Amino acid sequence: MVRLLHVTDTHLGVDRWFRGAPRGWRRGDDHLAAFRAALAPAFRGEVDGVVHTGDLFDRSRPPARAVAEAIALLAEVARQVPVALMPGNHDRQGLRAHLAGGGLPGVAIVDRAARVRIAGAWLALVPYLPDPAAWGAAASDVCGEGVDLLLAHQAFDGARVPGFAFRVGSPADTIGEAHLPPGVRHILCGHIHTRQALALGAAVVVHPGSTERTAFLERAETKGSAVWELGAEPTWRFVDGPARPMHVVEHPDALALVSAEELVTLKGAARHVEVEQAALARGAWVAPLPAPTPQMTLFAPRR
Ligand SMILES: [Mn+2]
Repeated sequence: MVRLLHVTDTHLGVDRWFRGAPRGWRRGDDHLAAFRAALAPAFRGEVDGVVHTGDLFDRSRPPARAVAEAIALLAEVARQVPVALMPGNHDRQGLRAHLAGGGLPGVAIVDRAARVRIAGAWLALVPYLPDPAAWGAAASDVCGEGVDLLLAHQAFDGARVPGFAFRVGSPADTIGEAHLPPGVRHILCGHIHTRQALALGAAVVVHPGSTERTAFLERAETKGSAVWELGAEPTWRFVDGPARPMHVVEHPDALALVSAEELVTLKGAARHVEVEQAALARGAWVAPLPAPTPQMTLFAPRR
């Protein structure tokens, strides 16, 4: 029985710094650590292959350091098991341009819809496309007899993130049941950072979600990956991974919940230099306040 590890939306190369964090630290270091942690089942020999369904990098032109780190980690895992990769909407220039320069043995990098066989399974990989009809056509080209799983980087009808549900037409790139090629039953999907599985006609769309929190909106979410077992009927389970705690602080009292090396953003009345100082005193790492507006200056202490 083939076992596949599904990771997605690793968003490597986030260049963001937080006040109080060590010099030279970047939020991208957490994303790299979360990606490595998500690959643990592959390093332990518990799966036969690894698939990544897009947004490998946070930006279409990732920093050189992030590219070098990604290549090193992918090469390390590909020495254990084969890997298949495809771009997401953040990887607008595709992935081959960044990764394939040196050649990556054991890593299939697919920038356009393609069928890939890894570890004995036939996968249909369909990278992100903004037009649902074009996505449907690309998926039709590569799905069909003998394909075990469809890999995508899209929002499907019914997907949810905090405060929002995706519907066909809203936003315009949402895929509906009508866009699915006939016979598709299992979709391993990126793009949606909130872990979930949703039914779409006879198909199930499984989102492990991003490997780390990419925004404070994701602060309550469990992050990680998914492991698939391709028996007579494919099954999956979610695997939890580490993620740095995040806090939205709207009142100074909420700082009581914050520990050292956790990420904090200050909102509303708490958006104040004194609250920032109190957060830093707890060892928290604080999203930099914007340059003071005249209104904020009114409440700032005199110097
Ligand atoms: Mn993403």
